[in-house]
Amino acid sequence: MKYWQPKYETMEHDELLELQLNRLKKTAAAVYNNVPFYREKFKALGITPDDIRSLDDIRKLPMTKKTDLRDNYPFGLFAVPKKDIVRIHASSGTSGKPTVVGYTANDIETWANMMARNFTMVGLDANDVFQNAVNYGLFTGGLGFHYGIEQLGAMAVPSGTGNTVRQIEMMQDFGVTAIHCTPSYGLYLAETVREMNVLDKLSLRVGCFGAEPWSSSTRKELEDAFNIKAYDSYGLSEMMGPGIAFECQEQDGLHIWSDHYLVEVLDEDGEQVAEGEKGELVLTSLTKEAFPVIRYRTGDITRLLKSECVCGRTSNRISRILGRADDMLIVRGINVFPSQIENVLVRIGKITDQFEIYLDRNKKKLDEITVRVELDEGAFTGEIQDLESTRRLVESELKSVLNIRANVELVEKGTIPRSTGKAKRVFDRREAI
Ligand code: ADP
Ligand code: K
Ligand code: ZN
Repeated sequence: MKYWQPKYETMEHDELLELQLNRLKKTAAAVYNNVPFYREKFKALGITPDDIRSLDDIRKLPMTKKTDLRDNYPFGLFAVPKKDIVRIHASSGTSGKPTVVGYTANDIETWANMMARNFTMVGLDANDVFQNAVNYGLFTGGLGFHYGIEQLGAMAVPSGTGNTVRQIEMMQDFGVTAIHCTPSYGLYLAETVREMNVLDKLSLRVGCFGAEPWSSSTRKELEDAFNIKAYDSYGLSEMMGPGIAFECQEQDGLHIWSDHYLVEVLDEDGEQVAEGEKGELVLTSLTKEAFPVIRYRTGDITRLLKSECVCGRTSNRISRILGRADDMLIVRGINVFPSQIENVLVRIGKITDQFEIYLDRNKKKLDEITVRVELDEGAFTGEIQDLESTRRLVESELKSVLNIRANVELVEKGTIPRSTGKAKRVFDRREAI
């Protein structure tokens, strides 16, 4: 089977635009009627949903940012009563609280079909055995992929993360044909496969890699190491989760599903860039019920590709993600905002508010994050034990907010250079993958 939902995947251009306009009108009405945050914003701009008469009218609508989710934490932006929400997920917020997103039963169904679309697009079907080697739980990557695999009718192996040797044993024992993980974990898996010398015992054909940026040379490395085709999987929790854009077998940009999302690529002033130019991806959901989002600034830099794709799908494509518009860092696929770290540190006594973040890649090619913090004057009693307990306290506080382990290095007060301008606090020493 070539398409999962041929009607939408290959819809004629004009028909697709009409569908988008109808869905945009519905979404604008839903947020206006059900979400006070949006109603106030519309009112401040002097508009109502009736002002949307063409797709270009999207420009009249207000933008939404990650901080708006924080200000309405946890459920303030949901557009349906709580009883209609069947699941929530969360991702990193910009401060101490995570970003919470919600789904109705229909949303889960839409998402599963969107994933099944992606899987069909890369040549998978019910005969496949799909190992999902990402974090389950509050992050969207686990259950998002999982429901899609089941929707496709393939066999899901919900292996989660960690225990690499065991992961590779499962691949052999269960005849795994497709895998999903971050590209950096993929590289480490590949290295372990080489060390175990078991490549000829694997049946892998397809790898889906996402949650962090990666390059075409990493694609080649992964494809050679596993003897697979490697595909880029893009998404973000605010828009559902993974799978909102995905490469087809042409491996020439990611199809972004135009029946579910209205795509804009904007410059720093919020103006549309010329076709094919770099800009920030701004998305409006067109079918989400629980948590519709208008003009969400993803912070991801990409290009919009409007040329026709040989695969016959009519959606636009985006280039791989080329960078970030803000200071968000991605560590092992998990988003980290320097402001989250700052937020943790200011709450802890015995240390100053000065800090530096160092990012490195360890021997396993996995990201390591080290936060250097200054001890406050008089905080050191002379007991090494005290130092160690302060260090551990900072480590555990960071872990609980960031969801990943950060190494903490304590230094004497005054060690971290004060600057009058914008302090350079982040030192990313990782080689790009
Ligand atoms: P996920 O678990 O899918 O990473 P999050 O909402 O936690 O979802 O993070 C979304 C962010 O992750 C995106 O805005 C983007 O910065 C980054 N991201 C996700 N997929 C990719 C990808 N394929 N390439 C580059 N960055 C990605
Ligand atoms: K991510
Ligand atoms: Zn295509």
